[in-house]
Amino acid sequence: MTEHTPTLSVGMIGYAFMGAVHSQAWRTAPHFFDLPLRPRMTAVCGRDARRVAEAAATLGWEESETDWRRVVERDDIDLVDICTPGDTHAEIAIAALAAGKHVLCEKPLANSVEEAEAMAEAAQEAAGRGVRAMVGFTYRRVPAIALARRLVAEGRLGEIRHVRAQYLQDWLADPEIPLSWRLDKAKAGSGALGDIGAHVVDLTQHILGDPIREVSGQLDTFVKERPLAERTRGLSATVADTATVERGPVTVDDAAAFIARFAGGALGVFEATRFATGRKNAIRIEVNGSQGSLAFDFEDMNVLHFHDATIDDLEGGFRRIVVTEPGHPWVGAWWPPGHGLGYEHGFTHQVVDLVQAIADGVDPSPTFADGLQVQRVLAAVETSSDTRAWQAVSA
Ligand code: 4PW
Repeated sequence: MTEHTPTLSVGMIGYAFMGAVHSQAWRTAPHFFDLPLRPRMTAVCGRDARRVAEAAATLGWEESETDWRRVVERDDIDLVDICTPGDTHAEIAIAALAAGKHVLCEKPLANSVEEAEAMAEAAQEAAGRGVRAMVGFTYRRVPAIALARRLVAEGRLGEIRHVRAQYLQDWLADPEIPLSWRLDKAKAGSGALGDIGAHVVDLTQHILGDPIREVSGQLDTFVKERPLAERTRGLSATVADTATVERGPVTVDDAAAFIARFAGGALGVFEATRFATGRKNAIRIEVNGSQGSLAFDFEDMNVLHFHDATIDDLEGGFRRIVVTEPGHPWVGAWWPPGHGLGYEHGFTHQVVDLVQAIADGVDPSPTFADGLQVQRVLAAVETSSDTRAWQAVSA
């Protein structure tokens, strides 16, 4: 970047956990990557004037706003970054695209297939006007995941037969953890399925380059009632006084398990839960092909395990590839080999690729159409759980 690099002015809606990590990405990206546009953190938006002003100061935004419509209308904003719960994604994204703003929208894309369809349609129409839209499946931009996709694309695994994918957290295992918006169907759309299962659906389809066509699944809610939250913090929430506090119903799934058939024939086994005690953010993916296998766990995110089945059995077995070489995707911009990246780097890479796509005039990936496809898989799992039958993923 030089002093002549044009600006990309950003307005972000929402400033909690995802807002904080997106802010980090907008702040950091131009310091480590040579971007074609210089992000400017113009305004952050939230409903509470005092809290959003504090957030602006803490997270590095120039101004704060209390109405998202104002952000969408402002002539000095080029891109709207949506970090709110799912029930507001469709309305904000569609209005922003109509107003000619590029959009980055947190996952899952929406709370229903209908909303996601409307968003994908709006994005397609906007693309004709040079306006871009991306959904934030950020783990695609973990270097080890990008390497996994590359190995599959190069045919190093041969014909893909098995996919095993889990997203395991444990922050709800304690029944006294309060009700936050993530446990409210009206706000979140679904529970573990959409919040974290959506990631492994997206990641496995991305790594294989192959969509899921059919599923058979079950959802479960282990803890039916929880204390009402006083204030949300990070993933969880706090209550004023646990002994006297009122309780409310959990209206989403605590866990989801399903099997899946990919279009290319691979058989998938999926699990998403917030009750896997001891597992904090374990995204585990294993792929087995006719010529090799790969395995990844986000809790050891700088490593990809790769087994080449074409070499002599006596020297075979999984090899631990440390994905910190400058030649690995995005890594060259950071630290020397072996120094490793963390959770936040995926978000920074997401911003880098989005800014590049906007400058190049191409659609960034994942598109809203990709987000819609994931939404259709999630909906099929819910239907299958209700009907106790296999469910085709709608096209
Ligand atoms: O990636 C994860 C999310 O999709 C996050 O780390 C936390 O769990 C926040 O939301 C979900």
